[in-house]
Amino acid sequence: MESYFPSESSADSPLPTKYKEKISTLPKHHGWRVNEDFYHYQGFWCYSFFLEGIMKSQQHFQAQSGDIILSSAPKTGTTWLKALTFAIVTRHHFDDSTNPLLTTVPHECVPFLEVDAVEDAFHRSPKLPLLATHLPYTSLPNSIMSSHCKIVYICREPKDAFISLWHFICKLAPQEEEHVPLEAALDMFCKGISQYGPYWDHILGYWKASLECPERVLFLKYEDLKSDTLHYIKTLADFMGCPFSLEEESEGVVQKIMNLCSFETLSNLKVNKTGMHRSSTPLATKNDVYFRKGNVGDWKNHLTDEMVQRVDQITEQKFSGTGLMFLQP
Ligand code: PAP
Repeated sequence: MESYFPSESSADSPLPTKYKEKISTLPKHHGWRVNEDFYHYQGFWCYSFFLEGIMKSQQHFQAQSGDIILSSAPKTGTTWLKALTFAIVTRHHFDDSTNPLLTTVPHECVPFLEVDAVEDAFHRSPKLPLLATHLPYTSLPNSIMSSHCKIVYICREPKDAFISLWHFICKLAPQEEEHVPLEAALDMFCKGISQYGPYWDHILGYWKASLECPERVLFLKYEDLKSDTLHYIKTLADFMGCPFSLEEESEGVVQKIMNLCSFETLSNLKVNKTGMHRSSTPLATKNDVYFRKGNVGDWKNHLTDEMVQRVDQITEQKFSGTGLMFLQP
């Protein structure tokens, strides 16, 4: 049987200098880590490594009409969405003991557009239509827009997304590296300076697209997925064109997918406790950093009243009149 997995990207293959040259002309700002600057490109901020892949994907990526793009700003539920959609789409091919999610971090089950899909050796399995990206809606490669493939977007309450991102950045840094203080990171986040930020604009781009084209763009919130996971697993399956049959529902297939992809199950698997993602590349990351707490409302343990007010004010301002809101836990 052909593999479901993309060939692992080497992530350090030489990219044409034209991208490097273009990036060097972009406005920049210091990032959330020592010696890593953000560059401002098409209205969002991004590290240069990802920008090279983004530019290449915008020029060369060819979407197919059956593709399903999983889109998200960082730390908003990407790992969970990848696991759920992978489990749904491949459910007829694996049984409870052979599911690849038991032995592979979800990030390796679904290729990443701006890192994997730009590799010359990239090979899509025709059996797996999923592809993930953190790109804002308006920066998606033209072929994604023109092929009319489906897009699933997940977002998260801004304060929780920020706290998750801050922890992630701190964990990624080597021990000897000074961590960005929470106050400084929050200040940049509020000014829109975060990976793929401004965070609120990222959400609004997909929100508007989902209102204009609901059959093409499914808009999900991490908090909703948490509070009614079974319902949203069925919504995802319907949207992706592989609804559960009545027989599957009565056999508990939806429940099994929910259990397999839960934070508790995934975070306790050996592969996710001890494994490493992209181990032989500059993007090497321990799998356990993708699983921290998985809760709604953890911001309460980290932010002062003043910080909360500042973020909430921006959220209110940005989303005013759009119909979009996040219920406070
Ligand atoms: P990424 O952008 O690096 O891929 P992403 O998966 O979007 O990260 O976000 C990670 C968050 O999702 C973490 O949240 P926390 O920091 O607030 O804890 C992580 O714990 C949470 N997460 C990962 N897997 C799951 C899951 N199966 N269910 C619920 N939350 C999860």
